[in-house]
Amino acid sequence: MDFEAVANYSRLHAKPPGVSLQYGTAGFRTKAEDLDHTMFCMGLLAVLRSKQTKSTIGIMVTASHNPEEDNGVKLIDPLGEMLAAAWEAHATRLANAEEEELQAVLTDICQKEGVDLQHSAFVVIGRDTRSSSKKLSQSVTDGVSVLGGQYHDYGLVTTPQLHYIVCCRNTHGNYGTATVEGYYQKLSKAFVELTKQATSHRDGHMCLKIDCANGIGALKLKEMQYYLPGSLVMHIDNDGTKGRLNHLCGADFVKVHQKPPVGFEMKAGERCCSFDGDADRIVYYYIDAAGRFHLLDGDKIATLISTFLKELLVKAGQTVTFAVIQTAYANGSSTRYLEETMKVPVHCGKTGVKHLHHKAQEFDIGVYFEANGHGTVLFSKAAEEKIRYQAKEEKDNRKREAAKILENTIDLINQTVGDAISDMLLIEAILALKNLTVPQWDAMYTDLPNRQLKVKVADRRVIDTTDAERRAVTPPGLQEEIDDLVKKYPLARAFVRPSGTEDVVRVYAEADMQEHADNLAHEVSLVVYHLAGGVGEPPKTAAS
Ligand code: 16G
Ligand code: MG
Repeated sequence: MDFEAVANYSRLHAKPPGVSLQYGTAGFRTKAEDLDHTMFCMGLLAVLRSKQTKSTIGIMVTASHNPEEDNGVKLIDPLGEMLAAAWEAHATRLANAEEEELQAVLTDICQKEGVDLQHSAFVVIGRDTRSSSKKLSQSVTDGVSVLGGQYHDYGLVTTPQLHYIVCCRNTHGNYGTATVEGYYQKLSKAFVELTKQATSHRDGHMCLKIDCANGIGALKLKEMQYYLPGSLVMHIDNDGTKGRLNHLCGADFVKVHQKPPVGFEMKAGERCCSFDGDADRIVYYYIDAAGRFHLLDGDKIATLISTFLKELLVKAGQTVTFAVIQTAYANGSSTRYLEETMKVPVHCGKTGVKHLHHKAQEFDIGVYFEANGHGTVLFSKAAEEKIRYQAKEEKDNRKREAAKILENTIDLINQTVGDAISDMLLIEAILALKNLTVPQWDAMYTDLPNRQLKVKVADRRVIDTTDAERRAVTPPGLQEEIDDLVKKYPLARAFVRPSGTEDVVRVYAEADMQEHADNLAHEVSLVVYHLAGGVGEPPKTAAS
């Protein structure tokens, strides 16, 4: 390692005084103006990780659904997964090291992780559409170069596209071609094959209005349009030509506020969806004839996909282990429906893709979705091989057809991470194949009314949770108070957890009626405010 060069370059990307950051659930995230040094450090770290794993590592510059002035960065591990937990700690240490400590920290990471410095390193880089992203990605490449790593800058891509590319590169093309075009080709081919048997799209069912949060999703969908059949009519809105990124639009806004993007024109019954700023989340919605808004979130999506897969597995006569992984945010109705009606095992994991991804890997087929619309399906190698074999060799026509649909489903799903484009195409294909309208899909079960709030506290780490974040262990007395409040309302549930991406405590409540959910959320917020060191004004009611 040429420490002198590292020191010289590091001075060009000086650490802002007093800024201390943590590699959280979604990497580093803060105001873009404070991130130059962190980006440089992540370039360094990616080189070490690449040398250690002898694989290509990805770096994505994005702050997802955060406002335009924020930015962020996360590393992508060899198979397209989130960075390994031990390396998250290295990332935090490296980014917070003072200039004179840099050498010692780098050396220590190499020793602890057995990094072979002689090995070559390759890093792929992508970025979202934020105005700060280009410059920040150049700071990343400075970090990569100074440690002698090679890189390829893929420029503007969605987060899931970069995950896909990393996986393709490290599986020598087995997963697909490691380019954005390769991604379009793989997904569109699977989509065309899947929807061949569908009859419903002829009568206009495949017409979809898409809110792209004024982000990268719009650019990429426009590129992809040329690869998709004309039967899928996409109206791409919030495409970045007028509005601001994630401002009053996008999947997070729609999910949290339970209303359409501001200024979004919708006809009754029209099928609509929203992506988030880096296109790794999606939610669907529509308004009914009475003008009422209906949201189909990650739970509804997981249910639709699980039903579809389960029916096909039964038809094909495949016996594989199958489970759905949710988080504490999953609506109680969805869990009940999956377990009681669909007879599907459901597991609850901690918030954050890495937790859900790992749990899903324990099954032949693991469907994981967060209520916020981030999710995908994982197929074990064995299950995938069985399905592909059956799609080719099965003598029974009915079974073979089912296996073929499963095979195309595997190819349409981005198994590396939740992907708004891939999920959207899968949902469109399922609706077409099952000849379902969105209101029919929505009617599978009725969501319990719910409310999410956030509370500002002096230090959110005073809240520690257990049982997949469903119960608070500290501060003392908090859980008991929540339990007492929950008892006041029918079908109620509530929990609190420190956010991994914002300096707040999140509160979730659901109950039989919206008013009850709102009251419960507010009451729990007040308890948090009083017991966990709330700052500023006490929380107001949801309605105010
Ligand atoms: C990040 C996570 C997302 C999670 C969210 C929770 C990834 C790629 N993204 O966006 O899965 O739902 O954080 O945010 O892991 P919170 O901790 O602020 O509630
Ligand atoms: Mg995102």
